[in-house]
Amino acid sequence: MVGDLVEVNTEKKVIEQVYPRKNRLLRPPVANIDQVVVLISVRRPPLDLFFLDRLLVSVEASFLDAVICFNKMDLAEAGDEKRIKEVREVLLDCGYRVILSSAVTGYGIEELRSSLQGKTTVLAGPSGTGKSTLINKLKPELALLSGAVSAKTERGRHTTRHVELLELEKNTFVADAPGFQRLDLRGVSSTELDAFFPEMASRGPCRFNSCLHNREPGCAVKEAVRNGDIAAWRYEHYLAFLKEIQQREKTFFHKKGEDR
Ligand SMILES: Nc1nc2c(ncn2[C@@H]2O[C@H](COP(=O)(O)OP(=O)(O)O)[C@@H](O)[C@H]2O)c(=O)[nH]1
Ligand SMILES: [Mg+2]
Ligand SMILES: [Zn+2]
Repeated sequence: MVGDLVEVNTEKKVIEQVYPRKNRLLRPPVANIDQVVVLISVRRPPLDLFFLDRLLVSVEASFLDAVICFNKMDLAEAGDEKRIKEVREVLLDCGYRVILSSAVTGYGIEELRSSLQGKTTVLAGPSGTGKSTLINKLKPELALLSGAVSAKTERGRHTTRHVELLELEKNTFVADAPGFQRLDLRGVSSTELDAFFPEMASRGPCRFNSCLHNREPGCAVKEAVRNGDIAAWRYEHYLAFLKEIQQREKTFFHKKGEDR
């Protein structure tokens, strides 16, 4: 796999040994990853916090660290900065590192660079948010193909299809990857979803051990939402994912029943 540590016989030009992997992702297929940078644009395409949270759950479910980067800050319009600042506070409280950047002006690039240093990072995020452009900015010699966002879809034109670890400097690798696994949240069950929202995982206990923080009485999470200790938008996204997962679980069990 891309990212494997191997022993190569340079004379015979063969790989003689693959060292044990500390982890691996299937989408993109990369091994030995230290972190995922989740790239979200502020404008073009517009700020999508639902997608951000979906990606964060996927990263948490893969037991990887997430760094969040809000790109295209140069396109911020009136009110955007205040909104981003509020969102940033919430995400910092969740324990995430949050970087604001612009691949056009270079704003935040050095902070991004230092967060990558000495690590292997997968760069994830919707198409058109500036993944390729940021990597180019970090190391222009790489000259990656980046595409203008088409006016119609506001999505990037050049979607990177293959996976490659790019060496930014010694021991610093980044994979510019179009997809990220389990965005359909398959593999996440309704009872474990809260574990992937750090601010919920650290809450509790609720009256019921099996509390899904939905309609149950005596719920510590709902109380924290009422008090403003948990952001309403994060909780709303939690409920939306919960519903989606429960729907899937219901269909699954229903099908199993029919088989019998
Ligand atoms: N204004 C602005 N445009 C950007 C920025 N970063 C990338 N873009 C543009 O957004 C489009 C998509 O970028 P690209 O790197 O291909 O996105 P990717 O699909 O995530 O790799 C290109 O037209 C870039 O020039 C930024 O920080 N500010
Ligand atoms: Mg790209
Ligand atoms: Zn609860």
